[in-house]
Amino acid sequence: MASDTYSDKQHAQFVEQGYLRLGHVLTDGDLSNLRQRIDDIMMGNIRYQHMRMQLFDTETGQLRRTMGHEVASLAYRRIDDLEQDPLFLAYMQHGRFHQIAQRLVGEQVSVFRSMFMNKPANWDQTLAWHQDIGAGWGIDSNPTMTIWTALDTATTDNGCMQIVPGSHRQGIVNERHFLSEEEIAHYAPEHAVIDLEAEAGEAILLHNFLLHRSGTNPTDSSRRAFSATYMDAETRTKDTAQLFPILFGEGALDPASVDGKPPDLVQTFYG
Ligand SMILES: O=C(O)CCC(=O)C(=O)O
Repeated sequence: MASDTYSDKQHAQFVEQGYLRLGHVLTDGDLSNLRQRIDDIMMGNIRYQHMRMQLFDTETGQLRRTMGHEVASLAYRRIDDLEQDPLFLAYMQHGRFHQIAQRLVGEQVSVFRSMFMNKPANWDQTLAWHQDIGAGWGIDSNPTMTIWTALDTATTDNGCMQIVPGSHRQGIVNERHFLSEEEIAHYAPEHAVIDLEAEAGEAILLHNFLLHRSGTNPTDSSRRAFSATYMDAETRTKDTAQLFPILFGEGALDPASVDGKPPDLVQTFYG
């Protein structure tokens, strides 16, 4: 079970290791609702005009981005801008996460990206070693906390995340996001890597500097996850000086009244 508070002991563990298992923050009912919701978004039963989606096109074998829903398929690789969905927003604003964000970020907290990541059945691509930062993100400071949640059980067999515990303490290894072969050999040698298996519904706090990757999914079921990156609400885009949607503090989005996402916030892809 998840504990109700973010204790000093947990904080010390997070500072040391760069990740912290938060347990089952979602109830079984809420997990099932989120899973149903993301399938409804993929199938087009629930639609948002300003939602960036990345589809694996089975005809061309290529990934392609769409703005809003175009094709009914459970093979979407990635869907962003989920804070405009009341169910995902309510989850991101869970009291546990609020408490952690207050400690790690502050009182005014915005969301850099709220992202569904999918490894559809028989997915043969890996996600290379990276940190969740980068010059390519185009924002004026690097976020430090992400909550990653397994929507399906993630195991070694279906491409769970792999991490190098403590690697966040190296600071920014590569401003370009993905690591070079030399950097992988140096910072992520095999003996230092662990598989971050997780049960469906389990949430894990990740430091954005923590090195991570994930493998292929050769199984016949999808391996879905949801991750949200929380940051200081003063963080702006470098090109247009835009702020990001607020999750905690003054002006925070409310699941009862959230109504789409303004088009200017989805024109450029920052994440
Ligand atoms: O779920 C995964 O496989 C990896 C997710 C990831 O790299 C991320 O959330 O930054």
